[in-house]
Amino acid sequence: MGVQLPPSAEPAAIDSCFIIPEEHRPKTAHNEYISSRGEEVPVIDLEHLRSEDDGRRRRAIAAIGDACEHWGFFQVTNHGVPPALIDEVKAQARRFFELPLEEKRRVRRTFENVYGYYESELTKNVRDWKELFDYGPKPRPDLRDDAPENVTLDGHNQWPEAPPGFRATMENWFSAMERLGRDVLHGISASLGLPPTEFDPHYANHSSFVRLNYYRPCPNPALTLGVNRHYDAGALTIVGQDGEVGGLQVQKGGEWVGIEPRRDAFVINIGDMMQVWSNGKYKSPLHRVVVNESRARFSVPFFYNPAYSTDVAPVPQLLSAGQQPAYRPINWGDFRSKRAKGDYADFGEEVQIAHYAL
Ligand SMILES: O=C(O)CCC(=O)C(=O)O
Repeated sequence: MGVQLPPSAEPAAIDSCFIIPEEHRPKTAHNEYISSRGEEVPVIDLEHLRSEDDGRRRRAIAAIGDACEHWGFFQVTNHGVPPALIDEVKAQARRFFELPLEEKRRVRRTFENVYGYYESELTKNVRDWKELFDYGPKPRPDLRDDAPENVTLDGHNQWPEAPPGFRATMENWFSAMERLGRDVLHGISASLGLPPTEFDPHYANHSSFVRLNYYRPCPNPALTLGVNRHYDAGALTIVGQDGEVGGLQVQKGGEWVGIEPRRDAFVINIGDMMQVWSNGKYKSPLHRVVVNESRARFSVPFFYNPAYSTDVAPVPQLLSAGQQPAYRPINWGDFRSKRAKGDYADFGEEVQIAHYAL
């Protein structure tokens, strides 16, 4: 196991709504990145995926397959997202989260509209030590954000007036993430032995969204989590990292392993829908975020999800002769709505793909 968090002389009190049950409290520090077996989350150079050289490309695809099978997580370098855009997103996010609470709450999300600012998200029915801002696609850019054509199953975008330029930066980011998401999805599809474009038809009206996460320093990080342990409901997540402050951890072989923050990389993880498509070959990994006493941390996940109308089922070509699908079809929009409800209030056990296992 990793390093034990040092006991404080006088543990600081935090509000009881943030305190998680003893057995799930973090024992691995936010800056611990190597497992007890000496393993680290793999780093893959995406340039090789675009290479004309067959051998290089095949090795990159095999590395993606290996990472998906054994970790569910990997990092990608040479991803093609301009460093200036990455810096701009971080700067804008910081400016936004530093605004007074009442200003941020003008764009607070609600039960009906999941897009906007939120400071009291629940994961596993305990409040996360973080603030967030979510936004999603706008099918008709020529119309108002709240025009019926732009109100999706999740709601519609709400943009703050400050900081200036926030919205334009975030819209550019969305487009950059769509491009990267498609490249990575093509690599994952190829790693399953499928045509790279196998999943493209499900992405024509995709329901992806961006989340800005802001984790303030916590006076007692041993009692709480930035995000409690969870599986991502969708197909694929691309996490823009802080670059300096760690905290994201994945469970592997019963052990929590930290993911080293790199300025030049994005973290990728697969979600529940990819587990179903691959008929369980790739498992959606359990992960969480640990906070720390001294440094704020920022992250920006892009949840690259199919169209709400998609029925996700094991891909028939992946079933060998006589093999039965491990899951019954799941309507993505329905699954997403059920999972999102649990972010607001305790409705008991959240919906899981295990409930769809055959
Ligand atoms: O902060 C991170 O690195 C990841 C956050 C995460 O897992 C989430 O927002 O679902």
